[in-house]
Amino acid sequence: MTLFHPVREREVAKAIVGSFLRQFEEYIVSDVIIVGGGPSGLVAGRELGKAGLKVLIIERNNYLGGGFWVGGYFMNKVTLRAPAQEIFDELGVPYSTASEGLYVADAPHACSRLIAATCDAGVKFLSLTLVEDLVVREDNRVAGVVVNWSPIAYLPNEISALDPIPLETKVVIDATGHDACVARKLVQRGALKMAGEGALWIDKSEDAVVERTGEVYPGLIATGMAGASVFGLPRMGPTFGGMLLSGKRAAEVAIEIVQRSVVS
Ligand code: 48H
Repeated sequence: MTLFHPVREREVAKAIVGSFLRQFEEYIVSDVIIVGGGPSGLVAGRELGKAGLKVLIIERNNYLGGGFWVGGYFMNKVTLRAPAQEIFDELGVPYSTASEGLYVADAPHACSRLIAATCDAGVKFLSLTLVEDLVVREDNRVAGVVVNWSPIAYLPNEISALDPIPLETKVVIDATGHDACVARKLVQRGALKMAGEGALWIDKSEDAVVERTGEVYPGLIATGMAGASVFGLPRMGPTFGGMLLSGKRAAEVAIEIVQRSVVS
């Protein structure tokens, strides 16, 4: 008599492979693809999932959370300015008041609650997957992303001749942080201009990033630090309210685009 139910190794392998392949095939076409599983991408995903959309978050790392996982410096703390603590209240993240309108929380606690809430909203994830290009149609509209397995990017050319595959969607959200990797693809082709993020100025930065979150090219929304990089907005250092509220705004814009695409 053993504690655990007996299982053959092949059953474990089949459970993982079968489940992955069924989901992967289902998400070859989705409503919204979010590139980057940091704070802005996760919040956008959660909002879109709650609205009933089919959402895939693609993350090149083998963990989610981006800069939200560790927070400022190496200290595992994140700060937020009012009114963004409302999102912590919604997620049930414990936090304390550092000074009037400024709140501090444990980064792993905040991040894991956000990840769990995003999963609860029905969002699916592709980890260790690098978005390396976009699908753009003749009407100059972003219609998908091109992905490859992340480790391929780190292999020498002579053994990495592995073609990527395309995934189709109605809207792509660039939530790739400072590098704005997705928008940069359009910049490289001369289809978009990118100003590059500005110097640190907390008071100016967070309002600006939320305000400017939107469609930067037909079918492509930039959120979080990716938005700051596209528009040349000041950075805000280790304070994350702007990222969370920018993610919310990105979801609102994505819903408008999806609804427009249904009508047309
Ligand atoms: C798949 C990719 C790709 C790719 C990148 O950096 P993030 O945390 O991004 P945001 O914008 O949600 O949050 C920014 C915040 O963490 C931060 O850095 C702040 C507030 N800085 C202010 C300052 O002054 O410094 O997450 C981006 C995610 C990461 O997990 C990347 O691994 C992922 O995107 N990613 N995933 N394909 N091509 N590029």
